[in-house]
Amino acid sequence: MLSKSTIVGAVIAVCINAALAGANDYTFEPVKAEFKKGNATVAVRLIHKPSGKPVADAVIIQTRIDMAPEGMAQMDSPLNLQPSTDPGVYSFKTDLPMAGRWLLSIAAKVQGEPETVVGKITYKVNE
Ligand SMILES: [Cu+2]
Repeated sequence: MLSKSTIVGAVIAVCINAALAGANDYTFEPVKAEFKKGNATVAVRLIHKPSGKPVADAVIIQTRIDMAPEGMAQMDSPLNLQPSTDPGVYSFKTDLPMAGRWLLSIAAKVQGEPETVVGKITYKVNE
């Protein structure tokens, strides 16, 4: 039979695991990873990996999209967050004026997760 202290110990272990899981439990995935150059709406889905569920109501605190470094000194575009139509999907209007690889960097706060969740997604932009 399990003693009371064994059960308490098990409960504490579960809580510590939950606390350690942190920001790595979340991932940003592109809804679509390829665009034609010009105006684009880039959308990302935020997923809670252990459950596989999309995470709605995250607060996007930082975004940046720029051309992947090779050869490009500084080429970035503003991103404008759009109202959400699909829970867990975060969409941004932007302009990708040049063919090549563009890198989206994104940071978000998720309810109940003290760490900031960050992601990097590469997009292929075609002529
Ligand atoms: Cu460029």
